[in-house]
Amino acid sequence: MNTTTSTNAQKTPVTLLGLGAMGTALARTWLAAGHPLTVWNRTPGRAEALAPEGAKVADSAAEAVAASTLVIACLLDDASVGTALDGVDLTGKDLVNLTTGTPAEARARAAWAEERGARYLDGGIMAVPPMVGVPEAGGYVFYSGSRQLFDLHRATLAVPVGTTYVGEDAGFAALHDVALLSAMYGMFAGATHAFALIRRENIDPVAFAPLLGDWIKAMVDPSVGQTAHQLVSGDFTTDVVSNLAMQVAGAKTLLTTAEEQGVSPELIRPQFDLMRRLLATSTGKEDLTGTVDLLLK
Ligand code: FVH
Repeated sequence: MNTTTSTNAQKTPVTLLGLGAMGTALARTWLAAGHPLTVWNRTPGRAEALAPEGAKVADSAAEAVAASTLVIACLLDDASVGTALDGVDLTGKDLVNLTTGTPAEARARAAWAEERGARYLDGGIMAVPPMVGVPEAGGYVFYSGSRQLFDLHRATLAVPVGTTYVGEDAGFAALHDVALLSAMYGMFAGATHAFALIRRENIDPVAFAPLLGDWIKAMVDPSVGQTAHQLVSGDFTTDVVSNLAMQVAGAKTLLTTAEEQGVSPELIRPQFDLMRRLLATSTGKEDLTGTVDLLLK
């Protein structure tokens, strides 16, 4: 009989270690999609809460790992992965680690897993729990490590959020993740400074917020695209819209305004210091792209 009907028996069984806010959100999507799911959490109550939804609750990490070939870890940090899997038999397992960590931790964890007979993929989650299982929210996970292993499990991994594979180097998912998160905190720093500037004035922050959000959105896309192309070409002076000399002059206005408003410049001054250092070695006709290389130690 030829049938394309998918039954739960055909869905890849998944073991999930870690049922914090993110792990629980992930678990619910695999259960809803009909994947047999075995769960383990250090604090048992969080795992038991998923039993009525169809999860099989394991009493130990070892029991959970034994239940499926595909084992997903979504724990607090790299140390908790080591603790949870200490002494657990990983022979023949495909370990997918969605725990946030550094690139070096990911590479070390890949070697650690391979020494224990497991194949390894690292993941960096670019989503918050409410985005999980909501495709239109745009969340995804960066994956790196074996391409073959990624392709093998891609459909299962794509159930909670999208997937973006970034290379064979196990550290690359973490590096992409941390790069995007670092940019996010830089953006939060700018927004924090902006709210501080208006804080003591008769300006409604709620009315101000969309002005701020729209301005950041309008600036970010063209700016990061221009920087990327200039880094590749090595030419930082073509198609410059807002040159360095003008921006350094403008920075004085921004710092003076902060002083007038009684706001510490601690979040924005480092960027301006870097721009001034660049200007000291250039004509000022270029873009800000040269500040990227000034950061390299
Ligand atoms: N939630 C978020 O907004 C972000 C979105 C981007 C990705 N992150 C990363 O996802 C990992 C898990 O985050 P989470 O939100 O699930 O975190 P928690 O709700 O705090 O749950 C932590 C789980 O880790 C378990 N755990 C902690 N320490 C240990 C340990 N030593 N041994 C075993 N398990 C451990 C903890 O267990 P319990 O406290 O319930 O017993 C939770 O299951 C994380 O890397 C984020 O950076 C989330």
